[in-house]
Order: sequence, then C-alpha cells, then structure tokens
Amino acid sequence: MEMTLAVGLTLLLTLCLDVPEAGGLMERTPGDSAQKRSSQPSDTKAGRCSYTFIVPQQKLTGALCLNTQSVAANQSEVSALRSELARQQEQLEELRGQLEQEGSLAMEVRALRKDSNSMNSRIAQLYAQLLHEVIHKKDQALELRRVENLLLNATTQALQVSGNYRELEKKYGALISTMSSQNQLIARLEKQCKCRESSPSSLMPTELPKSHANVHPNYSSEGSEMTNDVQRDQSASSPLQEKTAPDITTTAASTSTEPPFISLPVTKTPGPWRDCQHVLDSGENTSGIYLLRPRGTNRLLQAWCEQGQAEGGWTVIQKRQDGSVNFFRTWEQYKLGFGNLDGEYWLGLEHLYWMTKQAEYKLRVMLEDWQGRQVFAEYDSFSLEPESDWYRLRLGRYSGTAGDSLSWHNNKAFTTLDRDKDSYTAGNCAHYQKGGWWYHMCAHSNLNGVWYRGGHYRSRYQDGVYWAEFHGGAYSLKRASMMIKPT
Ligand SMILES: [Ca+2]
Repeated sequence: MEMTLAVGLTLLLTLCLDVPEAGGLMERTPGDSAQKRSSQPSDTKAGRCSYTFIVPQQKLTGALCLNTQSVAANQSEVSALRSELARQQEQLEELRGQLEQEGSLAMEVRALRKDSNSMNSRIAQLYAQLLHEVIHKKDQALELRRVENLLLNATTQALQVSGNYRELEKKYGALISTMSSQNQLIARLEKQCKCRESSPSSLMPTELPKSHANVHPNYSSEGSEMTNDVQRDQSASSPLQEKTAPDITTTAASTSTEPPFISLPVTKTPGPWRDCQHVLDSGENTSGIYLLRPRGTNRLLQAWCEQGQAEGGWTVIQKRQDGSVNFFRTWEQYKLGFGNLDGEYWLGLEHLYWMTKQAEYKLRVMLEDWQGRQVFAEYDSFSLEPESDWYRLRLGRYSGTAGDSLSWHNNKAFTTLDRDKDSYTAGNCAHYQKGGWWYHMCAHSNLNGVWYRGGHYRSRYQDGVYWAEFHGGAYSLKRASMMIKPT
C-alpha cells in the first residue's frame, strides 16, 4: 500500500492505552531510532500508561512495512512486563499496607511520646515537691531538736531550782527550830521576870476558872483546852505550846521592850454569855474580859468585850496595839486563838465560826495611825465557813471612814504559814506577809502582820499591819482591832 504522507510539522502523538491493549495496537515504524518507551507506567495509580512518539520531520515516500515477527516477540516481552508489573503492584500494595501500619505505629509513638513528656513533667514536679518536703522535714527536725534542747535545759534548771528549794527548806526548818528554841527561852525568861515582879496585872482573873466550873457543869476537857489557849500564850511556856508548832518572833515584834499589859477589869457576873451584846443586854456595860459560850455548843471561851465604843456590845476578835504578840503562827494556833486577852490577841477561827453561826453578825474594823487619827470600816455581815472549807470569809457591804480594804478578800480561805489556801500559786502569802489572813493574791489588808513602830517601815515584803485604803501597804498602823456584834 502506498500512501503519501507529507508531514511538514512535528507530529506529536500521545497514546493513552490500557497496558494489555497496548500490545495489540502498538504500531512501529521501521528505522524509528527515536522511539522511546517508558519502562514503567507514568500513572500507576490509574493503572494506565502513556507513550510519546516523536516523529522526525521527514517526508515518507516509500512503502511502510510492518514486521509481524517483532510483534510476536514483543508480546512475550509484554507478558513478562505484565507479570513484573503485577509483582510490583503487589509489592506496592504490600508497601502501602506497611506504610499504613507504620502510620498507625507513628501515631502511637507520637501519643506515647506525648504521654512520656507529660509523665516527665509530672515526675519533675513530684521530684521538686519531694525535695521541698525533704528540706521542710529537715527544718522541722532541726526545730524539734532545738525545742528538745530547750526542754532539756529547762528541766535541768527546774531540777537545780528544786534542789536549791530543798536546801532552802532545810535551812528554813533549821532556822525555825532555832527560833523556836530562842522563843521558848525568851518565854521562860519572861515567866521568871513576871514571877519576880509578881505583877498585880495578872493576865487572867483568878475567879474565872472557878466560874467555869460553876456556870458550866458540862464543861469538857476539850472545851477547857480551847478556852485556855489564849491565856496559855501569856505565859508562852505551857507544855502544849512547847510541843506544838514553832513560835517565830518577827523582827519588829519585840516582846521585852513593850509596856506591861493593862490590868484586867474583873467581870461582875460569871456568864457565860452568848456574846458581848448579850453581856451588854444583861446590864454589864463595862469593857473587859467575859466568859462566852455560843448558843448550842459546849464551847467556852473568853473574849474582850468592848462596851465603850460605837454603842458597845462588841466582841473583840483581834487586836493589835504594841507588837507584844507574835502573829506569825500556825494553822492550829490561828484555829484555837492566841495572845493576851487584855492586849494583843486573836480569838480563834473555830470560836469565830461557832459564834457567827448562832446569829447574823456585823464586823467593825477600828484603825489608828501614828498621828492618832482614828478611822473605821464596817461590814454589815460577817461569818466564817467551817474548817473543812478553811474558814472561808463571808463579808457584807462596806461602810465607814477607813476605806474598803477587805472586800477583795471576801470568799477567800484562811491561810497560815503552814497551810497555803490563798489564790497566789507561786507561793504562800502568809510567808511574805508574816501572818495568817484570808489572802487573795495576796492582800489589800493584813492586820496580822508585823507590828512596826512609827508607821512607814522598811522590809523586803509588805508585811506590816496595814490597811491599803488607809495609808497604803507600806505603813504599819499603830492600833488595829476587829470586833463583831449581832445585827
Ligand atoms: Ca499559794
């Protein structure tokens, strides 16, 4: 077949065929040296391939011959290519599968890495926290050790102090025994002096013991002991006193230099009376010593009846006037009473309890300074609780000219040198103030302190006979007395 093809232009033919079909339709031109064939499909995804033929610019004049033998040879090549292609496709699929797997693995790895990062930061945070706690604990341990050391030091100091205190106590005991023996010696000397002088101012009316027996058939030995305790002190050498508590003389309370006791008025009637008001009501209007017996008791006692002041009828329960009696005494002595009935004395807490139990009483405190100025403080009720409640003070309303220095002590227990019932926890107020009183923490008044001559006194403690509202605590009064009377 002859055909004339005049190709003046470069002809670009692009065939896009399915590979199996391409074999059958492939055309070849003899002497085509510029033929090119792609060994692999350009578009593997679509499963198609493209061939580009570049035809040379030449004029074809002769016959076009088709070699059928080469086509057959090409078919086997195509099949080989096809199988190769299939194999490659399989590989490709396999790779894709692997890729997908790897993709998911990568995702997992990323997630794991993220987790790991967050774990790392958490661990770092925990580590920092741990470090902080360790440091804090170390600080705490140090603080604990410091506190322990302090405690140890304090304990050592406390032990030392307690050791010192024990030593002081021993010394105190030794001092007390020395003072006691000196006191006894003084008392004996006094007794000897009195015997020599055979003073008419006998401290007790001679008829009184007889009157006891006369007026009170039930007069018991116990009653006798109690009644006579005050008188015993006058001689200060009775066996009971010698064997009981130490008798401590205080600095200013000189017994030897004071003027002699006043003489006793003799009671005209024997009594016994309920109290001094009863004496007055019975027509006895002279001040002096009378025998009393509170209603409903077998308790006989003697007291000074003050009939000349404030309308009379007053039972004197305490008196200070010359420092002749030591008031730094034990519980037992404050309970039973001591001193001289015609001078300085303390009636006794037990007597006071029974007296104020029989009726309503008021209290009058009489004070006098060293310039002779006299004042008083009155309380519209006065009574004591029993010994089981440490003779607690029950006091009424104040009136008077002295100022109120006792209401602060209302409802307080009585305290003596050997029985600390005050509100002061660091010590015994009676030790500081040298006398028994209804101490608080410690006192606004103490009429049982040391009787200092001249008013203002010098002492380490506030231990004078004082009434804070009248001249303050550093002034020791010249005279003081406490008296009660039924209301
Ligand atoms: Ca105390």
